[in-house]
Amino acid sequence: AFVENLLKHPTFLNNEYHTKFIDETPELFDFKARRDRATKILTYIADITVNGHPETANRPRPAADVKMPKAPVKTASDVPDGTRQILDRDGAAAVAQWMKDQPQLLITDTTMRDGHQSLLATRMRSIDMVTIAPTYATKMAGLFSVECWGGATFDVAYRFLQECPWQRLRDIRAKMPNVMTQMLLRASNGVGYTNYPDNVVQSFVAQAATSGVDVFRVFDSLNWVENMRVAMDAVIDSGKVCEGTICYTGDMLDPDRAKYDLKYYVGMAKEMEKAGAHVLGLKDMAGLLKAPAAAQLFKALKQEVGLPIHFHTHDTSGAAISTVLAAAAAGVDCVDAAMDALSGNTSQPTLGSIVEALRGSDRDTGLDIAAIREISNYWEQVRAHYLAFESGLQAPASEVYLHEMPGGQFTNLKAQARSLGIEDRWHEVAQTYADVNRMFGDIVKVTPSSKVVGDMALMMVSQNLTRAQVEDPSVDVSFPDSVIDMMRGSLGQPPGGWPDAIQKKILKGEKPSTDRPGKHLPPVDLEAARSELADKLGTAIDDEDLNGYLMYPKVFTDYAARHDLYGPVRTLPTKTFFYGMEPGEEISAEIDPGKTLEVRMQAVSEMSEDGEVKVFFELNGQPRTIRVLNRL
Ligand code: BTN
Ligand code: 3PY
Ligand code: ZN
Repeated sequence: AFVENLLKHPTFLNNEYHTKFIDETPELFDFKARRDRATKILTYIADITVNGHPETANRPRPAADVKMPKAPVKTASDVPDGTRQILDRDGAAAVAQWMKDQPQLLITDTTMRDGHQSLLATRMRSIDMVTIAPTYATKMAGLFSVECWGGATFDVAYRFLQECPWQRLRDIRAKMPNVMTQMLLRASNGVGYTNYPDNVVQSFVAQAATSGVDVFRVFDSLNWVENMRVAMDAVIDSGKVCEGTICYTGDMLDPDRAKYDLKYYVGMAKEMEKAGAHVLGLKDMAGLLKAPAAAQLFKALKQEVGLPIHFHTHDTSGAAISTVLAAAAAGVDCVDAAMDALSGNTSQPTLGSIVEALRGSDRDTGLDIAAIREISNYWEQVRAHYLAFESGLQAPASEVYLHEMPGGQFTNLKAQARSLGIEDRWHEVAQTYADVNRMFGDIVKVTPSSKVVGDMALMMVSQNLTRAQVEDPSVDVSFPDSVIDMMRGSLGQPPGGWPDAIQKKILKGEKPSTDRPGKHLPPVDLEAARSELADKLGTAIDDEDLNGYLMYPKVFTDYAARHDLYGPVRTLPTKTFFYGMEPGEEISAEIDPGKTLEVRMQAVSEMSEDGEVKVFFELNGQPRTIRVLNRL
């Protein structure tokens, strides 16, 4: 009944159906759809076949003959012990000690998180990760960790991929039981864009640990240690590995950027150690750390702090591998890299190339290059399915040292510029982004502070405003909400505070706060939130759902409403999910372990008077017809 209601609702018929619609139209829930999951999935396939997927409309389409990606190993049979066993057996401190004891350079594979976040707008679906997880378990047991969760992947899973991020985590964990999983956590910003109440952050961390995260990389978007403690303490309490992380910005060797000099980084590293971090993370989210600076920085950090060090960078400039090699020579313990087919440019440096570069040296990674090639070949097949989300970035560029945009933001901001009709003024956007950074006092730019700088830069370029005009008290400027909010102190404090004059102009007399935002956010009544949501959705809410809802209330309820309509669409092949099926095509979808739907699409009818189309299927050999509205 839910579907029928939805299909007949005037808003839907007017082709205005979007995620908000379901949420804002509670009468749809008056009739609970309790159709079987197979019918739901067929409804989804029929709808996409007829109407297309909104996310791939007007985007380049994968080649017609693109093949289902095949993993070299289907089920993990011979699974050697890995870092996960060290953590489970001996605990987080033992993992840290083990890292320091190893002569080889340890590697984290970021393909399943930052790799596709930075190259494919975070759109990689779970099935493409879970399929290769057994191969990682059998052939890549020597990795330090696999980064596969957090950052932008959490809300993109619900929002655009119609899948549960927690299930992704559990599924990867189950198929790769020997290598530690790793996530990126924006400290008090959780996996969102603003500070959350302390108990929401604590609950989220506890749930992530329970659902399968082993290593938490915790950073603050202004490098404000005060704002990292709640998240770090929660990780430590969970028994998992706390990677207290410094964001690298500026240029350590440039006297004009003296705010972020060696002393600054060493000082913050000591604070991370004091705060109880097991591992020190150095997160170079834009890829700004150059080899000579890396040599000095990691040498000093190794001398001044007792923690093992984990280095993360991006290859936007094309020079990342030189920095990684310098870091390795200076004694860094672990580095991030992406599998070759999803590496380079705004992504991480190339895993196979790092392994080869160090072969035979005292930092030889010991990883199997043949296995890496096989796995990369798999990722190459996967990537071909996501052509719609490619950025079109042609080459690495030294311009990153000017704008300092994080790899995960770059392509996103470019898309935003495109939608504002100013993509042809991209290099102005880049220069303005740099101007805004200086105007805001030279800050760390990483989610969410990077988004604020980006919002401001786009506003200035589209309104033809210069920095001088924005700073001029006599020029009236209407600032983006995110900028006002940041100047109020809602994201916390940057080193040295916000510049007085521009803060005053932005806040128009409002008094900013310098307290930790979480201090003033009242705790959420978790059980009240759970029953409110359960009432709204008419279904029981488990802990994972509750934590998803607390992070993203609207995104979650939209997801839940669509899930009710379309069922477990995460089990569909990626091509089917984004493009539907062709007449004569056959696919299978394993909706439960051992329960597989065999779907054959037979034909699509002509459109009837009232705009309906019939899609004819065979489901496990039985004929099924699904009617959908042609909304195009
Ligand atoms: C989104 O809402 O952004 C993507 C999730 C899928 C939305 C479904 S896909 C089938 C149907 N057609 C649409 O245009 N939206 C829904
Ligand atoms: C994120 O927070 O998603 C990032 O990748 C920051 O670099
Ligand atoms: Zn990154």
